[in-house]
Amino acid sequence: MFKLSAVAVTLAAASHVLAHGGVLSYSWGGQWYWGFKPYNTPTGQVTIQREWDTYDPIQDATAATIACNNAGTALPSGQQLTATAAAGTAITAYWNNPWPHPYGPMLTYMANCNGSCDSANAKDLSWFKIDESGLISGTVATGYWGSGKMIDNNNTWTSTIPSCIPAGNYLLRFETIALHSQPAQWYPECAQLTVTGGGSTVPANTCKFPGCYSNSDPGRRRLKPPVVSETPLRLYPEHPIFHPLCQKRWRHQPNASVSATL
Ligand SMILES: [Cu+2]
Repeated sequence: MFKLSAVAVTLAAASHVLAHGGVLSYSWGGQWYWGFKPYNTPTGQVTIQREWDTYDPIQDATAATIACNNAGTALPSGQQLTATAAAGTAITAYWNNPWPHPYGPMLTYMANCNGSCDSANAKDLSWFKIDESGLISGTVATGYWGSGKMIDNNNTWTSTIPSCIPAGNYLLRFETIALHSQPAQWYPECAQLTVTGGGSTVPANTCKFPGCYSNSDPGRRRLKPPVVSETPLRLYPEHPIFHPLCQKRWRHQPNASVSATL
């Protein structure tokens, strides 16, 4: 009896690990960039990604690690890389396959490090949103979400660096938020980029991590019963998307503000 229980607990723990994850690699312009491997020692890992140490989600919108996951710090000198990408480049993030959570949004942010990103604390930076995809169709609890689209797209998400932002060093933060459980599950990951080209438009309407999100935001709460209705579900319309082509300075995608009921 005891033994069976121990086996069951072990299996449950293993599947728990497998049910989470994050961004494991990136690609653009025909180049491949491996991310940090969270279940290996940081020693010797050389990557453009900031360190993150577990597949487990963050379950507090105001966590100190909400910017770039835990620890979210730059790797030691010689290990932390910064990749170069021209403004206007479409960058693809690869999540673990298969991503297990089809109900929730995809969000992508950037922040100027104002100097080397190696010495930048992600908490201190001003973040602007460059991409989002929320509820595309159907209902909140069972509909087609950005994260479902990510799964359908071979567990990848592609966001474009705005073509008009100033050249410089930036953190690029891909994120999905799984809304099937209470509290919600945040999965943010950051990579270091040197953006070349660009223009002179400094994105306004920035926010801090922590600070961008609140635990009382609509849509961050539990979506499954016993909740019977959800006030308008918003993907932070107070943080509009900085248009990737800079044709308009600000844009809301059609799904940026969704009225939905269960
Ligand atoms: Cu999970």
